[in-house]
Amino acid sequence: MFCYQCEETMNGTGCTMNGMCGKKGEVAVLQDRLIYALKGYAFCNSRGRQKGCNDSDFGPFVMEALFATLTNVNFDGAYFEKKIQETLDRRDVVRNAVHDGAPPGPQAPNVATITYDELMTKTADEIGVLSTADIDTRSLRETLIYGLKGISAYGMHAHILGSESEDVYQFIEKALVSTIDASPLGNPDKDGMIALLMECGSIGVKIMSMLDAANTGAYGSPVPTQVSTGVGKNPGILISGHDLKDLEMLLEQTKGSGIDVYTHGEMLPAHGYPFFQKYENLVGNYGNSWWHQKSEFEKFNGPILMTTNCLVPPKETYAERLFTTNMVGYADDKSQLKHIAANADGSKDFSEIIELAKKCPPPEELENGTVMTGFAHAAVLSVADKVIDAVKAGDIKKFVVMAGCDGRRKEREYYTEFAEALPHDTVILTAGCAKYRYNKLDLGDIGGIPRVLDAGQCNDCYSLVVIALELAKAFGVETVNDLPLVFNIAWYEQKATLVFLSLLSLGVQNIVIGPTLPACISPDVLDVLVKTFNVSKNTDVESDMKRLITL
Ligand code: FS2
Ligand code: SF4
Repeated sequence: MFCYQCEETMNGTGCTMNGMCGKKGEVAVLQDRLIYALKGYAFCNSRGRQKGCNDSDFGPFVMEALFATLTNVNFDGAYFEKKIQETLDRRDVVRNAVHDGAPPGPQAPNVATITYDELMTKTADEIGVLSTADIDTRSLRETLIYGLKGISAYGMHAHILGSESEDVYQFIEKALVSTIDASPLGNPDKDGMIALLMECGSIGVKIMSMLDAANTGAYGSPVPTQVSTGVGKNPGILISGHDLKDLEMLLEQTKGSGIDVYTHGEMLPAHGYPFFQKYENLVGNYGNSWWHQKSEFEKFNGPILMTTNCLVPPKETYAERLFTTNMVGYADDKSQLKHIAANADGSKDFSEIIELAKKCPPPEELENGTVMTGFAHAAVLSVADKVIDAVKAGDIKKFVVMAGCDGRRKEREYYTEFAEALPHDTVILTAGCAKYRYNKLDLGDIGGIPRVLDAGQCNDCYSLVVIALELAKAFGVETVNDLPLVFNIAWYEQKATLVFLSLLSLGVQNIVIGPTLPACISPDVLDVLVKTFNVSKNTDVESDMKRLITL
């Protein structure tokens, strides 16, 4: 295997035996084969589009498959074997329609003709990341694929809420085709690939805005909300990941059952939505970001539902209580997590989880306080006058975007220390699970404006963009680069790659990224990012405080 898609990659260069995330080598190779198959499906579908016989379900199918390959989503080899077969079957239907049933010509690329049995013999070296020999082409191609994984994750959430975009699906198709080796349709040169990365970022802004509209359309605009971090006396169900539709169904089905529902990790911002506030059975947020789950899930005592990433290979002590849904999955020699599949109409039956909860003791208390969320764009912009006055009066000197992901490496203590060291006239704008590094610190407020404004999940970085663009208008400056606003973002997985590309596509300069640079960025590609956007890596708190805040 070879995988270098996330921040945790081995030695900062690539996982080669098994993943640091717990992904087995054989599952990594299956993921490579699936991506290879998806490229062939995209190739045939693009041909089909020209002839009017493309697969109308291409977008949602590919998004689900790509989402499953994102870090910490699916560790189940059987899932990928099935998806590979389904992808090739779909590809063949479109290919046959393109050729009116005749076999493809000799010019057809291997991705368009390879059979399941042939593909299952291919090694990572033959079809995976390292099969692209040129280091810069590999870097640009893989960054694009990771951007597509981010688009797919957000696109799936939007799709589940009934929001679709043919532009997004066509971009996914075009981008996958661009990565096919020696494509008969031609391959973009390096400038063309950089242009595709920028387009990927623009599509990222679009999909995040669609998801924002879908979420707020279904559940209302988040309002600032204090969320309990303590526990009650009832048995509980813990729901983690990002899928709000699953939360809605779970709350409906547990209403009046005597079971309390708690959020974990990236589900915390759900408490800010007016729709969810009407449920008395939604009682609080339990624990912290994803990587604490091994200890926190054990202490929760009741069932846990993982709606998306980040899943950590479970301990046997709670594997029996851990359920997956959507494209999340886990199987190893010792355990196969139970999976709740959707019915044809999208509904889900959580009764097995609810019955189990009734037999479980209540959660063990981890802490007993509150945490704030709900500062998405509508809430922040509703007090824009107050914010602008505070800036004009010099009470707020800088906004610091500290969005992104959390991770288990010690270097990430930097983010807590950086937040603590920030001067009192700065406000942190955050989204994503990075916030758990500082959202429980008592950083106070500036004239009633809290110093940590949590816009929501990682996709709600869109809210931060909206806020920044509106502030730029209010201050009469041309771009967000002219605002008293700096970016010190933390990344971990491929949604963060997409958010990063989205910021670049909006022309945001001087982004500081950490705790390491992505391994997939080659020195020459980094050089382009530095020269065009002045991107840099974080260093130590003192130096970064000087260059970002006090100078
Ligand atoms: Fe956190 Fe993990 Fe949100 Fe990422 S829960 S790092 O995949 O998606 O942000
Ligand atoms: Fe390694 Fe990250 Fe890939 Fe897992 S997702 S195999 S940790 S690079």
